[in-house]
Amino acid sequence: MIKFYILTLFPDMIIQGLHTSIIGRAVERGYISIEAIDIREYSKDKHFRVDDYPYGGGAGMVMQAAPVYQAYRALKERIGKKVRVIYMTPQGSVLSQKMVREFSQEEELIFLCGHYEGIDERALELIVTDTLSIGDYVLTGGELPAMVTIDAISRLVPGVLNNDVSAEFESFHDNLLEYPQYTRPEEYMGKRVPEILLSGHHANIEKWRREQAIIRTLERRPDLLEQACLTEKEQKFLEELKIKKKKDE
Ligand code: 9D3
Repeated sequence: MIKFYILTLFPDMIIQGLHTSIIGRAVERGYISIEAIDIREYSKDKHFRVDDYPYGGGAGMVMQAAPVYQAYRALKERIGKKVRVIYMTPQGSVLSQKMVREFSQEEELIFLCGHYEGIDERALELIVTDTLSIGDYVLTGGELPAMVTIDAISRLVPGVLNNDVSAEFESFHDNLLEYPQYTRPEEYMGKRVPEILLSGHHANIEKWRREQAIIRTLERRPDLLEQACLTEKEQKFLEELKIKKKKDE
């Protein structure tokens, strides 16, 4: 059981996005819990304002420190122990599967989502333990990045995926992309399923799949191959692929 808390100005967005499909079922079954906390409820302003103009000038608005800090304090009081506070920001470390595995070991996690031009630095200094980005492209806020991160963590929680093979046994574990998949019919639009998959010869199928994974990774994500776990034979197979590739150029 891991508990996710999200401090946000758009709690509906989080609830809508994470209460469907596999993650929604995981919540219903009690493997995880997700609680979105509306920062606006902690505004002391009579119009519930939570943002203001930036000191020093510049475009846009900045989220004020007090509502963010008060929302955090109230939550911290309720949880009653030390919890990591992950601030979603384009300036954070870029999320990786390694970080996902590390976060999945926690019992609670608080995500802080910014909007507008960001949050008053003083609130961040007071509460944030980790800063996290999901990649180098510009979004409108931290909500989708928090949802992405929660999705990635949740699927590592035992019971969330109903297949018996552990989630970590698949792609990224050995730094290879996955092999191509086929299901019925045997022929579609004149394209046949590779004969080897119909052979019933499990050892050959396994070898073919590994080779396909290597071919695919070399074509699409050669950067991954530097860290890939390959047997000596597979290493040779890869070297021959590279030689063939050079000849084709
Ligand atoms: C327009 C404001 N930008 C100034 C040059 C900075 C900026 C602040 C806030 C740009 C985008 C955002 C909103 N994005 C996030 O809060 C965010 C994010 C992202 O945009 N990309 C990848 N990961 C993340 S995590 C949070």
